[in-house]
Amino acid sequence: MMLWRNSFPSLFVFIPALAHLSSTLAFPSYGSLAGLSQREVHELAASLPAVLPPPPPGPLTSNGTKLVNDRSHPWKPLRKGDIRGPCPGLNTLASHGYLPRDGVASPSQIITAVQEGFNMESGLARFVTYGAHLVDGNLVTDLLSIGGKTKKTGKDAPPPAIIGGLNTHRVFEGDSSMTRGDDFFGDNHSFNQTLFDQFVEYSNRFGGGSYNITVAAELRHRRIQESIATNPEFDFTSPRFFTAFAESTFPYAFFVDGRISNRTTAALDMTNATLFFRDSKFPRDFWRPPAPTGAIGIIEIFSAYPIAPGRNVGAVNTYTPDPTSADFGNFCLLYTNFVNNTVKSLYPDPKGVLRRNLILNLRYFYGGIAGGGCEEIFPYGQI
Ligand code: HEM
Ligand SMILES: *[C@@H]1O[C@H](CO)[C@@H](O)[C@H](O)[C@H]1NC(C)=O
Ligand SMILES: *[C@@H]1O[C@H](CO)[C@@H](O)[C@H](O)[C@H]1NC(C)=O
Ligand SMILES: *[C@@H]1O[C@H](CO)[C@@H](O)[C@H](O)[C@H]1NC(C)=O
Ligand SMILES: *[C@@H]1O[C@H](CO)[C@@H](O)[C@H](O)[C@H]1NC(C)=O
Ligand SMILES: *[C@@H]1O[C@H](CO)[C@@H](O)[C@H](O)[C@H]1NC(C)=O
Ligand SMILES: *[C@@H]1O[C@H](CO)[C@@H](O)[C@H](O)[C@H]1NC(C)=O
Ligand SMILES: CC(=O)N[C@H]1CO[C@H](CO)[C@@H](O)[C@@H]1O
Repeated sequence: MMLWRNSFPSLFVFIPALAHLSSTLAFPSYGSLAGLSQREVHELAASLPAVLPPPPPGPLTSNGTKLVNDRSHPWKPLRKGDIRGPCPGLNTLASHGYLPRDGVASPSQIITAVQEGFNMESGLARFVTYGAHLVDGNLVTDLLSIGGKTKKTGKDAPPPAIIGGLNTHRVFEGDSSMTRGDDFFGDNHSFNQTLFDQFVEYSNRFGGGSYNITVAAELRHRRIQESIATNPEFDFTSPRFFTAFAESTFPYAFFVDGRISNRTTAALDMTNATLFFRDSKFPRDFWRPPAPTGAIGIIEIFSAYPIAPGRNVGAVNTYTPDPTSADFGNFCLLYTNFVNNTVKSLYPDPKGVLRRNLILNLRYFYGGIAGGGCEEIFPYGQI
């Protein structure tokens, strides 16, 4: 049993707001500071408990399959205030106590949980977690919410413009999800039964009743075509370009029992799929994958229906490739654009603890792909 489960601070740790922001505004300790004015960032950062982000946990020492739906990790229903979001993997880990059940966690807790519960490969776990934390988490308190309310961002939005955690649109959460609608249509990080019915229909049609690589390729194509045809703001540039294909692999890579050793031909049946996607629940007697696992089959899925990264430009059916976006032929550009453009535009001129923690989190983020031949960049200098 992990210590943090007992020592984790209680549900909503609200920090009293500063008078001139708004007398009624309560800013949660996991709220992202991105997009706030420099003065607001400065004052909120000063009022939040500053945490020195620890280095990420390393790979599992014992990395084989094992029972993970065990007696010390029972599924429990949501309590009032518990947060869940767009990721069925993290939702499930929270509902079984591998993550704090309230849905607020540090990057280290998330990396530990995805490795322990799903045997996610260590580099991928780091890259995805710090990527999400950099854009959606609170870099002063070192906390990230796995969901949370989406607030429209923009110049006119009242502060805090973004407190969304992983639900925040465009930076990490994105369009054309398998079981969630596009942000353009409203709340759309929640499980959508109509979309899940399509997931089932495709699994029946292309996978003999189960979700495998063949189904993944067909459904990914279908969801992209649906977004092109219905969402005038559809955006399929990096990083969403990568996360969409990666997430299409996760159901057969991670949600299939670990006693099935060939993950290339693994297939997720619809009873178990429903448990993960809808109920945030491990099946009875669920064992994690047999070895540290990443986005197995991602290139097969992409290659079945190749598409360039791009977006609709203000109307449906106007999909226009964006040659400045990273794609599978230029992976390092994913890293470089994310750091130099996405993160930098969210935090143009950070000071003090915020700057220090940006530098540390960027270092941990790069650590996920160190050895991949990409050059590390330091938009905020080094410490
Ligand atoms: C390592 C930390 C992780 C983070 C930060 C993360 C975050 C996210 C986010 C933000 C989304 C929503 C993207 C979107 O559809 O707009 C997502 C989707 C998804 N995640 Fe995760 N995730 C993580 C690990 C995992 C793991 C370990 C699994 C599987 C065990 C998983 C399974 C999925 C699946 C299947 C989807 C797609 C849902 C759909 O398209 O309907 N994730 N994740
Ligand atoms: C899994 O653990 C074994 C034994 O310690 C080790 O040899 C192997 O490299 C590990 N696999 C990964 C992908 O880390
Ligand atoms: C679910 O998705 C479908 C198809 O995109 C959409 O028509 C419907 O409004 C969504 N339902 C809910 C409850 O969000
Ligand atoms: C997926 O399942 C279908 C139906 O059983 C099968 O024809 C196809 O080869 C499977 N795909 C993979 C990659 O195993
Ligand atoms: C898994 O199955 C695929 C397709 O049948 C096969 O090509 C591959 O060699 C198998 N992998 C292992 C490790 O058995
Ligand atoms: C569902 O998951 C359990 C646990 O991993 C597994 O034993 C079972 O074979 C899976 N499929 C079905 C149809 O129950
Ligand atoms: C990152 O941005 C800086 C400043 O805009 C620029 O000088 C640098 O060349 C960029 N780095 C990369 C690798 O694109
Ligand atoms: C496509 C989709 O899922 N649309 C839904 C998004 O969320 C709003 C609010 O819950 C719904 O009204 C839409 O139908």
